[in-house]
Amino acid sequence: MKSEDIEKLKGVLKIQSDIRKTLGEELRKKDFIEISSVILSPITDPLNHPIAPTNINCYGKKYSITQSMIFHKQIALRTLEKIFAFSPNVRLESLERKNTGRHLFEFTQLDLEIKDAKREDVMKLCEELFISVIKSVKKNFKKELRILGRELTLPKAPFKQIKYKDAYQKYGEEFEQIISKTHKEPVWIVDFPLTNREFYDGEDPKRPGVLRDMDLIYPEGYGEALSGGEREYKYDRIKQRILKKGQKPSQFKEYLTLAKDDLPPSAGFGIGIERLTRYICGLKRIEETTLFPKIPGKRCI
Ligand code: ASN
Repeated sequence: MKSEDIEKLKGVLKIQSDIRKTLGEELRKKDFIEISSVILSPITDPLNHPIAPTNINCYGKKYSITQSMIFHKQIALRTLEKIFAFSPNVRLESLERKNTGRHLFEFTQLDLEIKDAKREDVMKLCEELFISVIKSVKKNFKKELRILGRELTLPKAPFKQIKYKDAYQKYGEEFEQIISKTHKEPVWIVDFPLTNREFYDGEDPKRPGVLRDMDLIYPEGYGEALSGGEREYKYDRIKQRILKKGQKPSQFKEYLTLAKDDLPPSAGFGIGIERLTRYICGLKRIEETTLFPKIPGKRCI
């Protein structure tokens, strides 16, 4: 490796470490409790796009490697009010995604959830976190940002919001990339249609078929930053939504049992740390954000 490249990577890794530090500190200041990540479980996020399963046999029982901690976050709120985890996720994305510069098959997301919260609460929290992270990096890593050639601007909250319906009408299917490329500050997409998302995203009781969810889109062409929203939490509704998706309730047996007992209403989101690092450092490819990138289809250590 050229010394110049080592210097750059070192800067990126120092910035990533600072991003994690700021996120953790800010959340603790707001009374969040950090919980341990779950790596293996019989239940995991089914996701809304085709993905190869990551099943492993544990003592004759089928476990999956975590694709997201969504269900564990909801379950954790039976005990705690505000939680977060730096959660490693494994998603065996399709081979076509190996060159997007945005996909790793192992990555970390800061996953958080708040009991009794609304979508607006977690959007505001996200904006505050985002601004704190950028302020800290701009203050403490001037030299590293210069070496990376990155001019980072501090966005103003609240970020712009566009409804899914309007985004789709105006920009068509590629709305995410177009919005990302044509904006200089992050943009929220809200109100996705029920059919476009996972069964756990909460449906708006006043607008059937519309979800109380959101995505954050990075500016400058960096694409999607996070997904989140309010959740379905009532047993009957969760079961209905699983069936509507054509999935099997038996696959989520343990989750449904707990939902029947008690799952609190909540809202939350998960933000990919590598994608956040890529945006902050202005990097071309996500592989440049980590020492051990997992690129779909490649044998990676
Ligand atoms: N972590 C996300 C959420 O909280 C879900 C995901 O990663 N698919 O909604």
